[in-house]
Amino acid sequence: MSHLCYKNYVNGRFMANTTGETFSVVNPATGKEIYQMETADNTVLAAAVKSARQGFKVWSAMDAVQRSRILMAAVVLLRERNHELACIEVRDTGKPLQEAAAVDVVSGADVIEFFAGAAPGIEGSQQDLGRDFYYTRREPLGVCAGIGAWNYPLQIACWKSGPALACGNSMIFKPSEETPLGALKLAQIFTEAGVPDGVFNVVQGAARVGQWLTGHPGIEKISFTGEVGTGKKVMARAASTLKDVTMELGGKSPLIIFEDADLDQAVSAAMLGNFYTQGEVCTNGTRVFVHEQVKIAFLEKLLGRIQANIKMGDPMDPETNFGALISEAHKVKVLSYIESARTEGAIQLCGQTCPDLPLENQGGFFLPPTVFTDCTDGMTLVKEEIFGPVMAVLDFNDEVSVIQRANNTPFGLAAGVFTNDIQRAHRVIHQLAAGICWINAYGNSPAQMPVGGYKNSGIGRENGLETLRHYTQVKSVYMGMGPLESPF
Ligand code: TXE
Repeated sequence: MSHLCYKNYVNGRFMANTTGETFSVVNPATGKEIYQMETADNTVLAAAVKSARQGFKVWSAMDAVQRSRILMAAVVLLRERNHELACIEVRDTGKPLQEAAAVDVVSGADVIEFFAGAAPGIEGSQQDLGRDFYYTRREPLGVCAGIGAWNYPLQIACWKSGPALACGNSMIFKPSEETPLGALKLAQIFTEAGVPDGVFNVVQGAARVGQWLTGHPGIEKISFTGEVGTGKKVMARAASTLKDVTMELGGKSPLIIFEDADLDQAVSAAMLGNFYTQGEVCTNGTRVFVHEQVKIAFLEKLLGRIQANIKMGDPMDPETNFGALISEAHKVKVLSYIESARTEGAIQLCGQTCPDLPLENQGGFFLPPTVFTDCTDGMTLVKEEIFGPVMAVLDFNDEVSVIQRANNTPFGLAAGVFTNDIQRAHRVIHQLAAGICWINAYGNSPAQMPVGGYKNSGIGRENGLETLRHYTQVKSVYMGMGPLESPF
């Protein structure tokens, strides 16, 4: 039992619960508990909403430039503490330090910076109507709740709080119970930067706490990141108090490699889109459609680079580029997909054995990078999101049919196309039902670019100017400049 125990963060400080209930957090790379976290009880949750409503009054009364300056101060602190925060993410998620230090904190800070810079530019409009006129105001929503997934804990907390706070809202954020610490560090940084008490509160726990937030009448909006099934439950419950929702959900995205593609680049995309963060990335291109003319050459290059360049090991080792899955339960789930692929006739090209690991990592939840080829569209590993390092390679030989097959899924998150035929690239991408598309690239997600899903993969967007619309509401004001005509 770890002696380290963290609390919820409410009204600019840590707040103890009254139940004494805690949950254990495990380092996925060792399988050992690293700390305990207090679960938010009703006392904490009620205080979180009360202080968020009070904080909203103070924060929304400031002008956007004042809010921007404070958020920019938080960005400086995030960047100064990049290494410390990255190590926290590594111990919570099992992902490699070389990833977390380059992406997780940086991409979070970049988004807060982007919205801190954009929010002061939010404007209404005005139109003359002859004698009278009207104007519009873009006003904040009030108290927003953010609910995060466990694969990019701090980044998700930044991607939700950045636009929310920049637009003058306050936020109550619940991180995943698997990875709760990064959001607490963000809350402390916001306070240190000058964000008023209550404007960013962090409440800890699993589904029950999430449900409490989605049903609370004092919360105007829910921004959720997680599985499709959970997203539907969140949205259904949010409907009871008619909350606005942003849904960032799962995917089973196609990566289409044409016969004229640069195969080295295409292999890079396939490996990024299946093995970065051990495959635990929602936008992953896990259905790899390879034109039959280049399939053998593609697979030879792919297997050679997996063998030579993937270094599974202690995530804290800077040489490691492939870490542990989030939990034993998730590892078992991914293994069940591997088993189903075998029984359904896919050909496994690698991943049968796990390389030796350092002693302290032998209790970790590691699974090697795995590739199946000769997959068919009806196979379980082709239809369902695995959220692990399992690549499904499928053949194609015709543009029209590969587009139809790529779209034949309830998901619609991302898509990638590799070809040097520029017209074909855009012709194909324009027909793929996906919200985040890459041509001769994969996975890049700059703060300026809106991201979000079609179909079951989501509602609304994060990042990009588009997202300002999701954290403000439009008020029209009509000004009568003369006597009001009335038949009564
Ligand atoms: O999701 P879960 P996980 C997706 C990814 C995968 C999933 C993995 O594709 O499908 O997230 O994350 C809380 N009411 N994305 O396993 O289980 C729960 O406590 C309210 C997509 O964490 O759905 C946790 O905090 N809340 C994304 C959160 O919901 C509930 C990028 C998510 O849990 C709840 C990253 C309930 N009934 C991952 N039940 C994208 N598209 O950008 C659980 N929770």
